[in-house]
Amino acid sequence: MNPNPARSNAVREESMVALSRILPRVLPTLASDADRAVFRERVETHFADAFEMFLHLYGDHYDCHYHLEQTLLLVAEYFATRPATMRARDTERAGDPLWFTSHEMMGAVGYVDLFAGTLHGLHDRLPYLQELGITYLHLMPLFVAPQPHNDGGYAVSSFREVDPDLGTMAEFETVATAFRAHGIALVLDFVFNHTSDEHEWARRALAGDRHYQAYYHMFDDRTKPDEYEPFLREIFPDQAPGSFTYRPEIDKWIWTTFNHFQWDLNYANPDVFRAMLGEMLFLANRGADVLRLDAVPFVWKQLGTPSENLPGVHWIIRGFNAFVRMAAPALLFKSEAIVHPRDVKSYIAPGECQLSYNPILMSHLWDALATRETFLMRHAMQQRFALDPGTTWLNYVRSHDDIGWGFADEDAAAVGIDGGAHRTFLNNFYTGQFPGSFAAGVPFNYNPRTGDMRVSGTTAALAGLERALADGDVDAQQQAVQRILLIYGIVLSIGGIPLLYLGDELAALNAVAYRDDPTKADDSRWIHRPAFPDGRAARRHHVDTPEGAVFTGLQSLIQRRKMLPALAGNDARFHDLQNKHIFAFSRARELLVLGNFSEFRQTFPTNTLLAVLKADDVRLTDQLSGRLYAVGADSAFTMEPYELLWLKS
Ligand code: OTU
Repeated sequence: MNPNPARSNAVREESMVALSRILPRVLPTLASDADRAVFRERVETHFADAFEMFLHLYGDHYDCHYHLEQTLLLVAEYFATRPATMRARDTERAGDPLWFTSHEMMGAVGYVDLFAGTLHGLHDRLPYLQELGITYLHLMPLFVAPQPHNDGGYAVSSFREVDPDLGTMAEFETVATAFRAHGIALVLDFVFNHTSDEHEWARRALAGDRHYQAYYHMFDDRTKPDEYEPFLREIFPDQAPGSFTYRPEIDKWIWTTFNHFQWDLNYANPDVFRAMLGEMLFLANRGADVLRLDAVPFVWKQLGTPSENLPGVHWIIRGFNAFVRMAAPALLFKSEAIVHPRDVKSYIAPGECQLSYNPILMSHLWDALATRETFLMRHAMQQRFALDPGTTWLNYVRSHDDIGWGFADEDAAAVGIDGGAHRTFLNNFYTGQFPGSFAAGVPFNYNPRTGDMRVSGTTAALAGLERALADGDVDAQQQAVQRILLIYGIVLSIGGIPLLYLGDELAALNAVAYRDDPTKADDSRWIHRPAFPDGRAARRHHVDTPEGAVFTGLQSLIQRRKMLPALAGNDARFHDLQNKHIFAFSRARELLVLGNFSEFRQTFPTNTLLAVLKADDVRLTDQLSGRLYAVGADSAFTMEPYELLWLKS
């Protein structure tokens, strides 16, 4: 249930009346005629969207119009103080609004401390990122956070201050400017569902300030929490069971979806919407090109529902968008919704999140590696890959989080697979318990009540390298490398921005030492958050080492991608070539991507290929190896184990 894009005339007229009342109060706060003209034009374009959202969420509020005016005044302030460099960015992006769909885009994501120590160190790693061809860099939360427990930075104590161990906001700006000059867009997390319990708002709330208590969901006793709780999903049942936390200082229960120190913000309060819009615009003005909207599905609550993916969430993001366009139009949103595929897609729209993680593809890639079969992935992609123009996917194989098997049960059922049983198989497989498994992952948050579980582990460990190295099995090591390059090869060609989880390019192994750190031991996600592996990095050009093979393999995939305009956008078509081990799709009718997900040589009838290409016979060149294929009718096409082909006719 998305907000209805077809706005009623009544709302439109009402918004114009409201605007004619508010604008004369807002425009005089701007210093120059030029600024007033630009701002007026942007407000006139986006005000109806903003107004409609306000009406929907805060229309019953006795001073809805006051809040609307205050919000617009705030937006004008950030418009006026937006630095010249970022205004230049706005102009540049306006001239190339689909910049993020280019085939030259290549993303990477990492922690500042683990990847480079500090922001200063990050600056020094620019040549390394350039060696990989990175054009989009997502820095994991780098803000002040409680110590030692802060959920890997996802409990933010100030959205305006960088963790002093990493550097300062001024240093972030320096890095952002330098990276921008080298064609790298900067992405920051916007952890907007909650603040840490050490955020100033939380501190004031704890001191008894009712204004700030209303920033959160607080309850005097268990009555309401007990009404809500039966409908809610436990996100971290191991280390943070339940969704409410009691604080004796104020004798209240507080909504905490995640850990007890992460307090959910109350977006039903227009003060919260405005305050968080301010934090958002602050970061946009400091140099962020994209904000990753963390934990999107949870920001709107309603009794008697799971309080995930409610229509209110869409209104909030649409509202943020409308106001952001007025002050910092270059800023884009990236959705982090790791939920049912239908809900994942519900956030992706030009006026909502222009970018989104693609957890659907991610889980299917691992599924295909485990089963060696690709028909479930193909079916799911046929149903779910296409997006509206003006939006795109962030395709990835690993992130800092656990892997949940987020495929749709109905997709599995359509190809004869029982979703629940299949998840159990995948959990067993990737934690190495299934006979013959190559994977060395570990469980994350096993919930004995629901049987639910997720998986942690680095890409290399899940793809078989960890075990193969321990066994000294050279063939198995080579297969692991091939698996890594195969799934990254799909991610690099399927459509959208490929996202490299830093460390993967060096085939980083599981960081088991987290178990000895009492502040991390209860969260297995730390196993796949290794520090930059200096030794492996030194060997990155030694192709006879697994790390060298992965690094150079990825490097050449990235270089090839950037030479193929057919890989821009995200218009893939998926094909059945009558071999269940081979995943096949074409891009822009020009490029045919084939991946063999089995460790055995595979063949399929050339006639199916010719039918896809609508040709009687054809000569194809593999863009990766340069090899030439003459494909005639009535014969067989052969693919080597784990082979990836990017074929162009
Ligand atoms: C996100 O993940 C972050 O990526 C995590 O690192 C944080 O711990 C968390 O939010 C809290 O800030 O449940 O297991 O549908 O799946 O928001 C990870 C979205 C998570 C959730 C996602 C969350």
